[in-house]
Amino acid sequence: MAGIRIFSYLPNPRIFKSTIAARLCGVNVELVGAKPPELREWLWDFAARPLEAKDKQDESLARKGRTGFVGTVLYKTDAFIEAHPFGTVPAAFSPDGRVGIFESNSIMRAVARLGKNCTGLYGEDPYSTSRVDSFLDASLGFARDSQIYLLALANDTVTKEIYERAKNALAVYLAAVNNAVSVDGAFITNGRLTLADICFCCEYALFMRERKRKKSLSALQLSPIVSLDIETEFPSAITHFRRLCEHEAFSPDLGPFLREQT
Ligand SMILES: N[C@@H](CCC(=O)N[C@@H](CS)C(=O)NCC(=O)O)C(=O)O
Repeated sequence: MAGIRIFSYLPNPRIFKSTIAARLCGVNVELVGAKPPELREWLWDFAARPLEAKDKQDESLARKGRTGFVGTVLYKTDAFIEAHPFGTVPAAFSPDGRVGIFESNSIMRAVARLGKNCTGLYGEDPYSTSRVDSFLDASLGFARDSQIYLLALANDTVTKEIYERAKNALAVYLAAVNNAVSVDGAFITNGRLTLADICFCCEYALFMRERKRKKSLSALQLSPIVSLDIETEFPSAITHFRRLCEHEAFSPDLGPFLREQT
């Protein structure tokens, strides 16, 4: 295997960041994983695979699940924890399994660095590359509140406070993207498609998972945050999102995913 291996729950818009970058750069990304609840029955390792009976008897593998897996036991090898000290997925590996790369933005950066024919996707000099990094780092604030909101919706534990935090985080992120796209013209930065655009498109698409949880929201007299109001408030950002979704490197992932959210 050349390129990178990623173990994760699938489909995962945060993984799309890497598969989109890989299409643009000609990098081989090998995806291993299963639907989110099924990962409880997987061995978390470079050679990740469904659990065998003997794995459940091996106490050294059993670890307390945290984010997204509270109250469950997950089976992770020592080698997995060595490569991934936070013990989370998506978990990427170098082809020999020795180097663990975590955080979806960092995995996407690794793909762009591996690409031979993707000049400019991750900037062209220390300044333009760092500007792309600025957008990726700033996205983490939104990504964290979005994760808390989506997990709470999935577990039926969402509160008005969680909802308001997510709403505010989305508005802050979209306002910045809206400003950036309005100034740059067609993209977020550097006058061309970069990792900043990929990250934005995938994080916003992931947020749309809220639409599948309308019942939990209506029980609290709340409605999905992504609404006509949001779209009217941030027109350049939303138009940019829609345009990106149609791009040939984005549509193979985002097309099926977005169809599933409606
Ligand atoms: N910010 C990380 C999120 C990683 C994360 O929180 N993953 C959760 C699943 S949503 C996990 O692996 N939890 C396993 C555990 O807590 O043991 C990213 O974008 O890659």
